[in-house]
Amino acid sequence: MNARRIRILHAADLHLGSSFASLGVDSVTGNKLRGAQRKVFRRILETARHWPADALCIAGDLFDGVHAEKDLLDEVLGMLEEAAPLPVYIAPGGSDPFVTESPYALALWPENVTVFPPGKWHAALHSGLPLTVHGLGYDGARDQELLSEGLNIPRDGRIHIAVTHGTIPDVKGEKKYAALFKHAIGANNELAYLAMGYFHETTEIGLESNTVAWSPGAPQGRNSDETKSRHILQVEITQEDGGVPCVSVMPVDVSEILFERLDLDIARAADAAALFDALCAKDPREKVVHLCLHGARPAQAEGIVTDLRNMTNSLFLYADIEDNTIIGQETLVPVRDNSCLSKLIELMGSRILDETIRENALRESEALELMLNACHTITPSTPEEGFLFS
Ligand SMILES: [Mn+2]
Repeated sequence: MNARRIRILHAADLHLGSSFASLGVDSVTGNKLRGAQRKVFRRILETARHWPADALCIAGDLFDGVHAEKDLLDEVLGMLEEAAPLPVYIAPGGSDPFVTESPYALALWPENVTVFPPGKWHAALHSGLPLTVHGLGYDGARDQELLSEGLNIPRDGRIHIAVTHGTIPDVKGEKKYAALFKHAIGANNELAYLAMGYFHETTEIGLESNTVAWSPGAPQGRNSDETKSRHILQVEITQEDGGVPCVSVMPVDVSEILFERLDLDIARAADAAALFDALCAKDPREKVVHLCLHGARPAQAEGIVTDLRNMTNSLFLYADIEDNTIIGQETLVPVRDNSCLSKLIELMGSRILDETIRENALRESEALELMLNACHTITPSTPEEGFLFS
């Protein structure tokens, strides 16, 4: 008869205020991407209101750095305040550690927000429900080990969850980055749910106990490693009359702009338009596309790459092309005549093939291509002349 249901919305790794400079985007596009991150944060709070959630947990990396710009911080604080009375539990992460100069220490957070400091686990009691949220902030130390020490869950009839940011050494190998030890967490059979951050892909973390643990992933992609749908988690905990809590986890796609990776053999460049159309038809959201070109580099490759660049620039918010095409013998047809031009092409061709630095080889093949185009303009060649590209 005393069945309980508690709904937790779990988000992490928003990285608000990211630079995006490493993508190579201009400031207008950078602002648009930062704006998308803030829209996603707003969407998370709207999801919490409409679902509705009993609490929101943010498991680290809310901001991309120790310092948040004033307008961003004001907007975030304002949105959190508007979300009241929704309780929001924040555990600072590796990118936004709780240090003396961070907004976690300096800003005045709304009353409905609990920010967990580092050092030891703190327990926060939900004001309206039999829910205890344990949290531990990250302090920026590279090896913050033994995080799970001191997480003692009493058998008090309440539902207990925990929120923190970090990896599990078993999962990420040798890297001890705010490491949580599986065995220590595993001892806490009374912990119904562990809300983690750190893994930017939606990841279920297997523990040796009844505790269900997930990292929701980054809810807005930031580079071509964070492609397709991005998630937050709707976590529903039900408990029948003193029984074991039953946890269900439902990922919800909230990203505003999709990052995509496409592979294309340059020999099939003619199919590119269809490939791009299919991508747009599948999901109407704006996209940042990383196009990987591979295969043997044909004649007029520079022209093909330029066409692809123009096409992607008109279709997508931003696109970059990774040119992994192979410069091989097949790029050049054998020189059959004895003219000066043929000799020059032969010479340049072998130089290109011998060049060990790819950038140089690409530049030289571009120069050769330009030269051949110029020759075309002066005296249109026929196949019989034999020196041109296939
Ligand atoms: Mn992160």
